[in-house]
Amino acid sequence: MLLITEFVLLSIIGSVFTVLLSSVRPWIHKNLSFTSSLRPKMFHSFSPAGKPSSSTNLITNGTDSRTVKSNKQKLQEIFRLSDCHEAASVLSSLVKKDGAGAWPPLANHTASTWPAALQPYKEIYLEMAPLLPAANVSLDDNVNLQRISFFRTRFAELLSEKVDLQQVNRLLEAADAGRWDIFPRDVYNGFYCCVAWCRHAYRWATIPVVRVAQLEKTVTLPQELVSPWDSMQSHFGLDSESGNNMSNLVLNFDPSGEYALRINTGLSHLITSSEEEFGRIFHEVEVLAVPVYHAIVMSIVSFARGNQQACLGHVKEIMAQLRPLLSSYYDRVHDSKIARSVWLRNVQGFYGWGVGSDRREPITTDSAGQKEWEKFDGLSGNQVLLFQALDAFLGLEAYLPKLVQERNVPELQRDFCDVVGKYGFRHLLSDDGIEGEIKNEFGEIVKRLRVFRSAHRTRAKVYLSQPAPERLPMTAGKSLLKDSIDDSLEMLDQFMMGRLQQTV
Ligand SMILES: *C1O[C@H](CO)[C@@H](O)[C@H](O)[C@H]1NC(C)=O
Ligand SMILES: *[C@@H]1O[C@H](CO)[C@@H](O)[C@H](O)[C@H]1NC(C)=O
Ligand SMILES: *[C@@H]1O[C@H](CO)[C@@H](O)[C@H](O)[C@H]1NC(C)=O
Ligand SMILES: *[C@@H]1O[C@H](CO)[C@@H](O)[C@H](O)[C@H]1NC(C)=O
Repeated sequence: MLLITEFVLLSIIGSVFTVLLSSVRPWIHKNLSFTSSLRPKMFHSFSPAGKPSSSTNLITNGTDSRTVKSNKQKLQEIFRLSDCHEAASVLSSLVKKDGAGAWPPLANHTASTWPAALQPYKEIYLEMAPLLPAANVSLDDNVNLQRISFFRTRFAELLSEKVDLQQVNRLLEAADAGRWDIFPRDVYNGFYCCVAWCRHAYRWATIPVVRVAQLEKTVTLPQELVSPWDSMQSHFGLDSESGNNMSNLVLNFDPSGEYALRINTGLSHLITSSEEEFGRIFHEVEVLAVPVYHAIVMSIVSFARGNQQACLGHVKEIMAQLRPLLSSYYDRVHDSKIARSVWLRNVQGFYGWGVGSDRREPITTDSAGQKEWEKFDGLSGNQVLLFQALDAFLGLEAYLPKLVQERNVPELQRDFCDVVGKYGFRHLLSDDGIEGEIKNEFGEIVKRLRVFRSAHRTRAKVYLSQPAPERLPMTAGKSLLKDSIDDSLEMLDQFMMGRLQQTV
């Protein structure tokens, strides 16, 4: 039961911080990418020199009204093209369905407007959230076991007292039957996020994560957190016990950009603001990615129509939009916003999962009758839609194995990446004329991604190397990872270098 705190830095931004408290599956399957000691300065030079341009607003405020308006117009254009090209139709479907009509997806956290049967979940969140974080974490297993037991017992009591599971299931069935009038999609998204929060809170039961919780092989969650989760996972085409980037991060902001469900209620500002800034990366990257998705689809449509001049313009837009995106990452992933001293212990651990499900078949039973279950990875930056879509567009191989994608990346997002890969035209371009220019532009995008992927590593490493004596070291176990943090990081490094080399 190797507990591996793996860090999967993904490709670009998103990958930034993810940890998999996983095991069984070698981390090799995941992709990491950070590396090289490029200084932040380099990246500032990406932004238009000096003055606070509109792209600066994009960076600092994802809900900036101009951004919202311009993104909305871009999505409208995609909707209008949905009868003309499959790529536009698949993106429209993603936005209209999972996005509740917008992107990033709308999540309604105003529980007082939810259907009555769902409201107890938010009430229980409000009651349990202050009990989750420990201001001073104990190193004593027995103390921690007691904390965990107290937290879970109280949680289960509240759920059983307040939730009418039949009513909840009836609403979920209505949604499955397309009755979005009684269970609106933005409420569905907010509820999905709330149940995901509850499940992660129940699983760890105390934050920072402690070793006795890491050592658990299975955790039996209360029924009120099981059947709604199964139903919603199936709705999104997912199959994991763990939450994913969408459920836990992207959907954890309301339409005005307000951060909704918190891990570290009541702790210092340093901790709560670091948590929020980290969560914001994921939401904001999707705000800034809208023009990229739009330009990807438009370039595909233009190419299909033989309008290469227009196609070139759209590929250039992608390149231009990568600037604010990368700057946004560099602005946030910084000790002054996300404190290195608190991130690993107070933020990252919550997003892991690292435990099996006793509702499934054990993968092994040894001679002594000891069972082992497959453990589910927690969140990974590799799940970020933008990076997957870009890789598909560039004709790079998908870096998440299919199984991992099916567990963590919603089906409509996978469909979008597939359609982008299907109509990607980079390999069809000749070296001459406008096609040659388009080809060069692809080369520039790749370069920028490489720089970004490489620039990651140093920062991520610093964040990951912070002490966390209450938990098992990021080493673990058996086969693949090494016994010391330094050796493990070295291995991750090599792995990430591999990803970097594939970015061509
Ligand atoms: C998953 O988490 C990463 C950070 O670890 C984040 O960048 C990414 O956006 C998340 N995935 C999705 C699909 O949002
Ligand atoms: C971002 O902009 C919106 C709309 O202009 C505003 O309501 C909100 O307060 C701003 N948020 C921040 C963090 O500046
Ligand atoms: C949440 O959903 C309710 C019910 O559909 C709606 O009345 C309300 O305006 C929504 N709130 C937000 C902030 O979107
Ligand atoms: C946590 O430990 C610090 C330093 O030892 C102490 O000042 C503080 O009162 C403790 N807080 C709690 C809630 O026990």
